[in-house]
Amino acid sequence: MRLGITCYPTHGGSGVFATELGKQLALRGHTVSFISYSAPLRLVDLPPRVTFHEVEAGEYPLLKQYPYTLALAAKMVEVATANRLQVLHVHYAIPFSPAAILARQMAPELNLRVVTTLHGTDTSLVGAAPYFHPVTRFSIEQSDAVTTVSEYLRNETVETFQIVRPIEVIPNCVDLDHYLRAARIDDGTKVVLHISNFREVKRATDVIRVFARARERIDARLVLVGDGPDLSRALALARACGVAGDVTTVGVVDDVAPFLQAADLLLLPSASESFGLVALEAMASGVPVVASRAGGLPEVVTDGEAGYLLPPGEVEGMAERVVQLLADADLHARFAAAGRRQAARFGCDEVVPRFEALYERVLRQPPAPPVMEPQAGAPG
Ligand code: GMT
Repeated sequence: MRLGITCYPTHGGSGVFATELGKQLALRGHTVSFISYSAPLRLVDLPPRVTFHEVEAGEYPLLKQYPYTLALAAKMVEVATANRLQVLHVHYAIPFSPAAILARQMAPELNLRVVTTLHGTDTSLVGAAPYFHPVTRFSIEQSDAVTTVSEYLRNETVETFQIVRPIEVIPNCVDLDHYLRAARIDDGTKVVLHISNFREVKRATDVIRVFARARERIDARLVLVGDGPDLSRALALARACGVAGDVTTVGVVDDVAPFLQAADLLLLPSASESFGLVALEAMASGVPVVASRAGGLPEVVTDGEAGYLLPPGEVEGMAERVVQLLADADLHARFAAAGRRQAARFGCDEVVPRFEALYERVLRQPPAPPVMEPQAGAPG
């Protein structure tokens, strides 16, 4: 098949997964054209059958905001024509899905199909805002197929947007080999890792509170990977709690695997996660997870087996679990092994064929009807 993929090319989980999916599809013989304003970060080299097409973000004095959505739609048509694309698969509803629907309408002769994968923040935070709600709903209704990354997100989407059309749940996947790790050298100091974009939903200050409580009982360091609006607040709290000396910040990184290789535990106390790709990456690396029992996380991390899930905000309980896992080597080893085993459910070989089947199905469906030609005599 000949596929176009559009995603946010930055560090978010949606872009990470979309890039992995594209690479895996190319390995399976499909041609994949990434269309975005810059090359996705994890698309370091272009593997065979993968191309990248940059959407020019221009400027014009008259326009306060450059109409990126329109530039993207135009680029989608250009690439679809040149590369004879059959499917445009967009990751994130706003603004990619409306752009793809517009591209499909602009070039009816291409018979393009639009597949929209919802990742969570696009519908729960951005798309659900009153001014975006109608266009998000329109995009979900008008796509040829829609997927969500978890059951939780499907239910939330149906409820928020009153959706009646089918939505298929296809989870994110990981390249299991990439996260395989050599035995970690344990020098006695345990490493607790948190990886996020430090937005409010991640509850970064809870990361510090949990770590500070656990630090009273065990020798540990906290490594913070990523950056965002709440990082400085979290660091200020670390100073106030007297643990700043045990906290290392490494900023934004392109590949989290080396940090997971050096970690003993991942802490993810988010208010919600539609999926929690980083928890899956941790499990694939054999790193137990202490996280919130929220959103789609229970679909990824089996509580009491690969990690512990507690209600968001339950700092004491999370700290207790952190200490338990770091102080008991046997328990830690059992959770690490269970994590690896359970991550295999989300291996690319399990998930990618489900997308292939979905593309084949939408290609068998009749194409969306073209936009109506104005009727003769209608007011012009
Ligand atoms: O919030 C983020 O971490 C970024 C965001 C994104 O769109 O990249 O993440 C969302 O999509 C990821 C990939 O499907 C999921 O793993 C994250 O759970 C989800 N974030 C939230 O639901 C808060």
